[in-house]
Amino acid sequence: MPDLELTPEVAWALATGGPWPNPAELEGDARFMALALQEGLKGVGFASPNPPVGCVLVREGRVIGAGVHTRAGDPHGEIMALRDAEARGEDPKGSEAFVTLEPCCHHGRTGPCTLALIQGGVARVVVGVRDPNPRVDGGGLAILRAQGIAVKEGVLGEACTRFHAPFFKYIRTGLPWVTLKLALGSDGSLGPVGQTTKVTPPYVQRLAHALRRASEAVVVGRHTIEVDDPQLTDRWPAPSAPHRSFSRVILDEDGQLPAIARVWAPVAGQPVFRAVTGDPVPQRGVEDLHLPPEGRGCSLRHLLYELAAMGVGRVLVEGGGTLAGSFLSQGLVDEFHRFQSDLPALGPSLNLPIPAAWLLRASARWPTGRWEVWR
Ligand code: AOF
Ligand code: ZN
Repeated sequence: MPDLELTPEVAWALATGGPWPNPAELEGDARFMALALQEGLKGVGFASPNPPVGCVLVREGRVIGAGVHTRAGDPHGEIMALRDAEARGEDPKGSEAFVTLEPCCHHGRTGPCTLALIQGGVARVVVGVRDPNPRVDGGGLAILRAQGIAVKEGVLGEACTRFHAPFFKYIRTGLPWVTLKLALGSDGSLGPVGQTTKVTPPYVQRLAHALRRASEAVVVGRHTIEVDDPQLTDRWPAPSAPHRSFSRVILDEDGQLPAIARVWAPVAGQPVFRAVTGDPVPQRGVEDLHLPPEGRGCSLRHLLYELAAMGVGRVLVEGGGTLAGSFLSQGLVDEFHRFQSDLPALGPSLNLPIPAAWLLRASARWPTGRWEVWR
């Protein structure tokens, strides 16, 4: 990938699994599917544990409606696009629908999208990827075809599969998607032990904040709090929504952190949790997640199941090095964002167990270092 200028859009694309296909560089079905993906991107960080499905309705090469799913229990992307068309005074009859994920055919918290598309008179449905939810899994496509609607699947299939990978993992395993982010020096270290090191230049912090916005929870170990005293809040400048909850989770198994740590300070919509294994003295205003002990800490797998039960579809792990190593060695990481500075951080080198099967998918170079995304 060539050098990228780190605009908010580029940061958001990298944080959501991109770069994504550019509609301006595409034609035909692929162009409209790229537009549907752009709609879907608006739902990341909001729709979990549901997929942020994007949809555009097209008539004679013109977009007449667009929509995205942004909250479990709210209407799906297809319904939002149909409503958008209506609001614009457009009739969906005879139009084409481009959807990043196969339309659902079940009664869940909402009604089936297949029915809405049929009733709206949509003539053709173009789908990025099948929905592996056992209640759908090809059933949506079959129902549409049985109604005489032309169906095409697999358009920008690789991109749509990548985009919905967090949902696919959740539906298959019940676990949230885990993204690890670390900023290292050129020597592969996080800096001297017990000392805070600023290897991340300000413009790369933007990427770190995009990653927080794309997640519903952030997890750090006790040492990170002791050394850096971060707030761990989501401060991404794009507007949020009242229903978004961003949980800050601190692994402080024995309750050793002091009450003055900045992370405990309450922030609206961003609850703090302390993962504990015993029964340490409570921390004011902080809820404890009681987890089974494992090794020298707690069971990270149990933590992930707890977070999934809270509706978290994407978890960001921000360190430190020991926690990152534990997540990696237990095979719990799905995506690794590594910023490697051009300057040494002058600490012990981390030997991270990076799975051999991971391919370098995206990388971007800035004057002071390189951002790499592995999956
Ligand atoms: C779609 N369009 O925008 C989404 C879909 O409980 P419900 O009714 O919200 O259904 C959730 C399931 O629907 C979810 O597990 C997934 O299989 C599918 N998500 N389908 O046609 C959408 N978000
Ligand atoms: Zn649906």
